[in-house]
Amino acid sequence: MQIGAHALVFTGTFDEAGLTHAIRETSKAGFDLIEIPLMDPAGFDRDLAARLLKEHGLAASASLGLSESTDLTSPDPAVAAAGERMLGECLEIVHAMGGTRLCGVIYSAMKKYLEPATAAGRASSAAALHRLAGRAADLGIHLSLEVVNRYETNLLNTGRQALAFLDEVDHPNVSVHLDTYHMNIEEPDLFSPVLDVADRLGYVHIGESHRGYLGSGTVDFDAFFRGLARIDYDGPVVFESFSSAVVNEDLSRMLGIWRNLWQDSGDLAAHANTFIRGRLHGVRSIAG
Ligand code: FUD
Repeated sequence: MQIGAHALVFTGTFDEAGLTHAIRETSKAGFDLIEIPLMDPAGFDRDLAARLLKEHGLAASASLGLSESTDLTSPDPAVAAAGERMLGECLEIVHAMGGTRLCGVIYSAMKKYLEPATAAGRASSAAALHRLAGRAADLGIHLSLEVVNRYETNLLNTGRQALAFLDEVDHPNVSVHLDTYHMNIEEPDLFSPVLDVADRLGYVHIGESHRGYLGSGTVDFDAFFRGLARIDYDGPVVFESFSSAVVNEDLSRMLGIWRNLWQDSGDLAAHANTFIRGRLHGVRSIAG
């Protein structure tokens, strides 16, 4: 099992200085993996990332949220096609970095929709993801669809909705990505959705209710980690936290990161690494 951190804990810019800092600090905090947001794939230096990851002995995954101009559920075929092209480019980048996972809100735009998802939008997204899953499999990359709260998509707000959508995508190379921050808003509890998704769970984000220090909010982490142990989950577990101390133009705006929840990324990350490993160890010893 790989324990990781989202790069936004350390940097909002992905030029040489930002990438170097994020990769060095993620490794220093004790993580195995860094999740790199590919909000701007065109401006991302994949060779540099690959070199830095190797230097620091860190694995990488990538995530993103699509935008209005790349929304796979859009009624405009040109927009949906742009989304598919962009995700194809992201697959190439993940491959070049030596990564094996692409996740996030890769099925719709990451935004507050003012209307429900349409049957046509859903079908267009499922069909595009089916094609992308095949290309991803050829590159040794697995796709996971992140379930997020109602203010960030109108398509997948619960684990059960994600399972129904996976049936429509109909490809074994796609799984569900659960995030405790979003589950805390939308799900009945933090345990039963993990059991519902079970072996179709492929990626996990660990975030607190206010997206700050783990254990200082209202997320029921005991229930969540018990769920992971019960289903023998062995995929990536990635810490995600956002504060106005680290700003990325696209992501911070989309996610409404207006408050300063922490200043010291290094302290936050080391705390999260200990917290996650401690909880995983705790539930394993109880189960065993
Ligand atoms: C969004 C979220 C993130 C997002 C990722 C993109 O609310 O939880 O996981 O998809 O940060 O890189």
